[in-house]
Amino acid sequence: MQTKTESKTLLQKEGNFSEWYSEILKRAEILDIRYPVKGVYVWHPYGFRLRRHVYAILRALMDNEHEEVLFPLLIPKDELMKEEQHIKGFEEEVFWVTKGGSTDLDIPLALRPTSETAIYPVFKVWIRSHRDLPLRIYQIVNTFRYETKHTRPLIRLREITSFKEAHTAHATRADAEQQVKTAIAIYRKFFDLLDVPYIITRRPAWDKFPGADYTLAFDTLMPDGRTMQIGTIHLLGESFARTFDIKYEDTDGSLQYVNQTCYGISERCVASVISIHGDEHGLVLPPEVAPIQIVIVPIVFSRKGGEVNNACAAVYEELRNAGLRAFLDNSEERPGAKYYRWEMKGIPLRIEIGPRDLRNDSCVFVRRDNFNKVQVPLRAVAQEAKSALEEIQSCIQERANETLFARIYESEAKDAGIEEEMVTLRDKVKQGIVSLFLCDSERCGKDLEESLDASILGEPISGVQSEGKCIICSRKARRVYVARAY
Ligand code: 5CA
Ligand code: ZN
Repeated sequence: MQTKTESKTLLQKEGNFSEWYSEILKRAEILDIRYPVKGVYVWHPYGFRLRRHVYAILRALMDNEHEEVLFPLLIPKDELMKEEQHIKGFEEEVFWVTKGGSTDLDIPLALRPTSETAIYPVFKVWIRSHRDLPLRIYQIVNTFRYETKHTRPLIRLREITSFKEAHTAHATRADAEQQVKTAIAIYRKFFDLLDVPYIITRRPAWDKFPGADYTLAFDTLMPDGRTMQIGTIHLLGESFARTFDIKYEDTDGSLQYVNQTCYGISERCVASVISIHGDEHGLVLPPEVAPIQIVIVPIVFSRKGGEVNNACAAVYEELRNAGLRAFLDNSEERPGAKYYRWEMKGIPLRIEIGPRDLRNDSCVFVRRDNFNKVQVPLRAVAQEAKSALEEIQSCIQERANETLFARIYESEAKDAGIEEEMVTLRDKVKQGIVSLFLCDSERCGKDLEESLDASILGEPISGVQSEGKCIICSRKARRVYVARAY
């Protein structure tokens, strides 16, 4: 058990991100990391509520055009092994079930690392004619990956508990490409609502999803200067359709392979909300995802404080009726202890009401994102709370955006072999993202990665693409982003 004074020390975030992150997960009661299996953690009730709000947004966006389904966790070995590229990419990461009791299974069963090979054999029987297309489904499930890199709560898991995977099938490549655009739009909206800034790149060919034609990725920047991949969208083309024989009868009676996409997001989205917005007092939650948006704290000096309590109850009712997620903290702790707790939990807005406020028919609003305090007339409390939450939502976004974009360094190097520039780049890439000219050969890519001790994220999908010369070999090249990645 920690003593009171210890638990109230501020948590320095700058230059201390790793420690800050673990401490916040514990103190804000997001995850319990004491489960005795590596890379596997327990959601606390409060963390799970945060997850629920985040995933409610994702579900609502997905439900627009996709149907939710639920496929089995177990995948027979022969299905998993069918797609050659796919299994090459995953075979070292698969957990296997090989026994039932003491009996060896005839066919070993894999715990899904992702569900292509569970879903596509079923697509084969679901899809008959062009009228069955497009087929768009998603599920939110746990998946298992035997990660050998350093595991980290919510970020690199062996049991990913909240894997949202979408799988779509289309008549033509053009339709599949259109779906990729739709997926980008959905993910943009999603991360915008979380106030999580991102860059979108096309991964280099050697780093695409195993079995895909190409992979687009959303990356955000973590406080320690490393990027984290928070979502990926893959154009699968016909490769899985050929392997799993997924065909439809076209209008002219001919049989055609479907064209596919898949795209996924994990609880890294929750990790990014926590990491990017939090400060030395704890979480800072965007109102859109905060389990509690407003906490009301009565400032009473005696057990009787009847007037204050009545006023608080009335404000609580009013906020609830206005559709806001309010909580009235009637516990017997002192106000200071309550402030500490709700700041740690990231509640966007606190309303304090004491006898002095009541004399002026007012209350005090305190914002979590910047601790600004204002007096607000009680009669306008719901309206003012709504606009305060909107303001907080957009201020958090603005701040996060500025932080990310201030940490992108654009190299002006117009040619290879400029050693000074490499020195600058090595320094800059420790703080964030660098943008430089690179040709698309794997050789130059690997050279650069080694020399900067960083990874190529890929070519940004939007913005003006200028042409230059490869920083390694001087051949024709395009701008790519490079960063040290999680
Ligand atoms: N089938 C495709 C699309 S659903 C797929 O599995 N893509 S993926 O491998 O790129 O994973 C999707 C997203 O899950 C990644 O972008 C990343 O944000 C997240 N992710 C991948 N591995 C882990 C892991 N071990 N722990 C937490 N999140 C992960
Ligand atoms: Zn090159």
